[in-house]
Amino acid sequence: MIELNSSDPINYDLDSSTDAISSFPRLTQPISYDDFFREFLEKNKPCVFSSEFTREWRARSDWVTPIGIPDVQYFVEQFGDADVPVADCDQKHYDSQEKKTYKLKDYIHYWNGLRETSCGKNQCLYLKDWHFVQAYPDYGAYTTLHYFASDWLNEFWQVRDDIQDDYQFVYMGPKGSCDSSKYPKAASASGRLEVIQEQGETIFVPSGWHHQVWNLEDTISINHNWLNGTNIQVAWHFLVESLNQVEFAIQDCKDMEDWVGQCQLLLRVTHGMDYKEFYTFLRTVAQRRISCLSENKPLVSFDVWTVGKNHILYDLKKIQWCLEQLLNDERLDSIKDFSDEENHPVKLLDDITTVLS
Ligand SMILES: O=C(O)CCC(=O)C(=O)O
Repeated sequence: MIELNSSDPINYDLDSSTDAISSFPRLTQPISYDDFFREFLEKNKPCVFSSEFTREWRARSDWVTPIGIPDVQYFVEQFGDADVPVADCDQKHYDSQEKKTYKLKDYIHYWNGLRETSCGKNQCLYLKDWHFVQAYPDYGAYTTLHYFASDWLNEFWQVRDDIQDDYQFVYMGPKGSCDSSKYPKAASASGRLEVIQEQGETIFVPSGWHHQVWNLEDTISINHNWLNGTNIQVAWHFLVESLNQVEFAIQDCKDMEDWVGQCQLLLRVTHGMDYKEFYTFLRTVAQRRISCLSENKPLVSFDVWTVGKNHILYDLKKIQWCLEQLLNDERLDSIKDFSDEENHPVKLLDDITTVLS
């Protein structure tokens, strides 16, 4: 069960959350969910969980050899024919790295070859963003720590039936692999924090923090991207700012037919979500909570963690806030997608307000 002592959000200025943080606190003892939520998630503060928290994971035993290095042979035997996305660490593709599809066994063949030849600078290939859970839903490589079980983003993708996707990834990379093309000047940036993540440890990267990973040893990692009530305001501000940028970029075309629709289209391409999708996301998350409360049935996250009542109310309060922001955006009325009265944010806001009153 994940539960909060109170359903009231505490709102911090997340822009100043980087102030006065000079290291990553290391959590070695269990901490209550409520304490973690209030101290780290809501305050958007980083931390590292010790390897004790993942001790029982299947991935910790089956993916590692007795001497503690990635058991690549196991991967060849179990998943060798899987198609996996592989990036060239030195290539930049927009704000990421260009990826090609490999058979896992071919990628591991490349990786084994690197271990055998250590001369000169080799091309560095990094297996990134492999949707492992989606590809092998019954394998049970790990259980998401309950501290991260409030995750609206993965919840949304899990219940969607139009597109199959998620934000749960496995990465694999040889010693020296890095997503460095993302921030090429990171090494010389002032005010940066460095942390070494040891085997089995879990790192919480706060919302909105630019980050870069450099694998000091051959590495397999499990990564989740997430959104929940503690950072939804960051996502909302980012969406608004992205739309402002799109509008600015094509302001000289303002006279064209359906300029507003074109801006939404560009927003979706550049940001991954437009206003309609953001609203659909909020509506899906809210309606699941409303129906759990009204039908007195459990809300379960990652198929394991039950979400407590205070938590559900907390989530609804955050969505209420977000809907108010959306409705205050004067551009909303001119977006055609919002013309359906039955599905309008006003209606959802009313439903939430009724539940909360
Ligand atoms: O492990 C990596 O190389 C990067 C992972 C990452 O940056 C992320 O999941 O946000």
